[in-house]
Amino acid sequence: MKQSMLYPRASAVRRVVDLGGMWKFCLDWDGNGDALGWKDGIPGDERIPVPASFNDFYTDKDIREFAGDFWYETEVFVPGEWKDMHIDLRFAALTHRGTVYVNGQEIISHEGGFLPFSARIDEVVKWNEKNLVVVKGNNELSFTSLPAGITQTLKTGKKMVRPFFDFFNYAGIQRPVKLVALPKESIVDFTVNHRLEGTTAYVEYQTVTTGEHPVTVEVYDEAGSFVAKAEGAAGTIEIPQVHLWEVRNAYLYRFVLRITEGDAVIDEYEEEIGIRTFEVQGNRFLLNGHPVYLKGFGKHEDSDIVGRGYHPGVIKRDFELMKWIGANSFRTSHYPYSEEIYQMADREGFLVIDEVPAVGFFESLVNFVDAVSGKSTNFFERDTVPELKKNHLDMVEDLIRRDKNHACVIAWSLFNEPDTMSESATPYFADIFARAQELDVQKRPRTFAMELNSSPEKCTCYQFCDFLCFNRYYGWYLLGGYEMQDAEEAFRKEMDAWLAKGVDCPFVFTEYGCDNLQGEYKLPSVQWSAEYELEYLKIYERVFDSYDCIKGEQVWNFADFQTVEGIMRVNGNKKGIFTRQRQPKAAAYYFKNRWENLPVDYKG
Ligand code: GCB
Repeated sequence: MKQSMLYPRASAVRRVVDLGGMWKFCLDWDGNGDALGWKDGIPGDERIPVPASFNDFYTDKDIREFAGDFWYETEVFVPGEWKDMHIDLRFAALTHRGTVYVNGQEIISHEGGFLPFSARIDEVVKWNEKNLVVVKGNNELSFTSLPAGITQTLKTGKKMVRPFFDFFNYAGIQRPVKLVALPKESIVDFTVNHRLEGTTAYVEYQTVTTGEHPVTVEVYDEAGSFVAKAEGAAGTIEIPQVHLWEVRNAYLYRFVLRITEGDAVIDEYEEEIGIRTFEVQGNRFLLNGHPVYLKGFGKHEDSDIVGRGYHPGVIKRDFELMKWIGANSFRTSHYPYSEEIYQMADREGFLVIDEVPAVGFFESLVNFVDAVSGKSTNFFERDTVPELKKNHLDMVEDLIRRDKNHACVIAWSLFNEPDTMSESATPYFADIFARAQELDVQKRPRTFAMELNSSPEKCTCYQFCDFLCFNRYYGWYLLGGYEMQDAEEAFRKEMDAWLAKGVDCPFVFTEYGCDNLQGEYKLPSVQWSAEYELEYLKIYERVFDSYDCIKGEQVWNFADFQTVEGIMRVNGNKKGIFTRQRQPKAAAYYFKNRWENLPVDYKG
């Protein structure tokens, strides 16, 4: 049976202990931690916080840029009262891969840095005592990792990663680790799908448990009042006079699942769920049958000091800023985010395009430049593709199993800017798209974010999409500076060419934008100034407003973010509408004015 992806929550039966805090830490400079037996205890007494990226704590550049194995250690006390339960160490993420050892025994290895996994430790645990937990992580990039890149060795013997993507390769135990005690017979999976008839909702549900005892599901409203009940591992719950989950006007029911034997509760688990439908119809998005227009951002999990680490304060601030500016959506570019972000999006009524970490599938160290060059890298012809695809399919599966019940998740983005110019991409795409369709009972629309090389003339994969997502930089990476006056015409020409192909689905701009250094003003404008950015945004506004099929605008990026150093980046990517410290730049006021005045059913 597959590992449970349910969020760790305590209940009448389940126990959860957060293991966040200072853990021992060391870098394996020579790659011989295994040989030296570090699984039994790591050397030194260096400590860093968990969860966080390790990269930005230190003043030593070799540490920030470190590529290879890194090790963590802590002690975990496991209460004797839990002897009859299953004990899991649940890692919400370990970037990009790693192995967990408990009391010197290897428990589990996991590939992929943005989705959860659990190490079941019953067999090795010392009850009512401290247990030694050692984690070996690794942050190297390759042609089979998601995200993709390469790892090279410099003449000095030091290793470094060269990402095929434009964000810093932060690593470590970046999300919470929890000690979870579960009953031996437990609920491992729960799935809902919603159907609306008038004012009544029918919630079709399925549960997977590890035993044979009966399952019940109870539903409570936000006031805590009982609404409905169902019995059986699968069934339909009828909710009359349903209070629907709406964009920026959320409503969450509490679903309480129990496995029982007579009056005894064997397992209990609960989830807050918004009831809504979402579909593509022609070139429109329909939420609960009504048209909706997406306004918002491509984002990153990225902040000062903790890097890509889970930071509830930053999450809270980001949602406050998104509400202030009048946004209603975002894409989890370019990887699945922390589970708590989706929980907040559910609560605040944001629409989320949920992305797998399939980024860098275009062999380029300056992908943002090559993305507009017409260059093809025949990425899907390499002999590494079967292993890459296996990892990709695993991550699609884990993503959908983790996020499928979130009302906020309206679509799956299955790649960011892959190389689609060669026919060799199509069988790969066919399998990834088919798998997402098969796994999601809600059949959410599927897409991928296309770079300019994926043009109407050359793209071999757009036909797999239920709606098209464009990352476009007319006026920045091409036709920038004084030439920007030609950008609008080129942009419209491309839109017309897509329509001429007979494509009838919503178009969403999942990226557009230009770098702006905070505080840089210049008349007449120059690239990087606030004035230039405004002229650029006005072009996009005119184009967006004149094509009926364009049903969403998600500017790149919500905030300035860290990238590798280089001559094209000024200590990071500065396309943020907010600074990395989450203060508004000039363009924020432009968006606030536009988005607050666009009706939710714009062009509906
Ligand atoms: C893109 C990428 C994104 C980059 C962005 C840029 O097309 O998808 O990861 O950060 O362009 O700013 O160049």
